[in-house]
Amino acid sequence: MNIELILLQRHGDERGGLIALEENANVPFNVKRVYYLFDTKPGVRRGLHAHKTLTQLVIAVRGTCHFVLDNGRERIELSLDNPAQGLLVPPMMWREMYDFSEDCVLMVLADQVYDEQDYIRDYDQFLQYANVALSAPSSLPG
Ligand code: T46
Repeated sequence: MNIELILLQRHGDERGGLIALEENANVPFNVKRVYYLFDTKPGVRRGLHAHKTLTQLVIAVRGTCHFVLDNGRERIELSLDNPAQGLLVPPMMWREMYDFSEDCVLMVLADQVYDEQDYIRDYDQFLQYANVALSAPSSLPG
């Protein structure tokens, strides 16, 4: 599975760090929404869903967490621990996040506004969708 980690240029200097995010530049889509996850309690697993059409860029702006990505055929795990690294999460990708450090702030840029209808929150249902998407991407069920 090809996972894209985008290296974000640091503009900071001796005073401190600074990273700029620009749509259709280092963020490869139009940004419709930004949200962030923080204060995640110890032992909690978040995510546990896929999106039918949403593309997102996920950045651990502070702290660390582990990320699982699963396209229905392959599953990969990686650590997000670098504010200069953005994980591009395409549609039809099951995601789980766990082992959040106490200070972890996960910032997410999304190409669509929030829509609960875009979520697939059941893994078996995701596998059904994923099989259709992997064999005929243009004929996803509604
Ligand atoms: C994702 C991972 C990385 C809203 O009202 N608006 C929003 O924009 C979002 C993202 C969520 N919500 C509501 C929906 C739920 O009642 O906030 C509550 C928590 O959302 P959820 O359980 O989906 O959160 P996570 O941490 O499991 O997942 C989130 C995103 O939902 C998801 O798209 O990819 O972060």
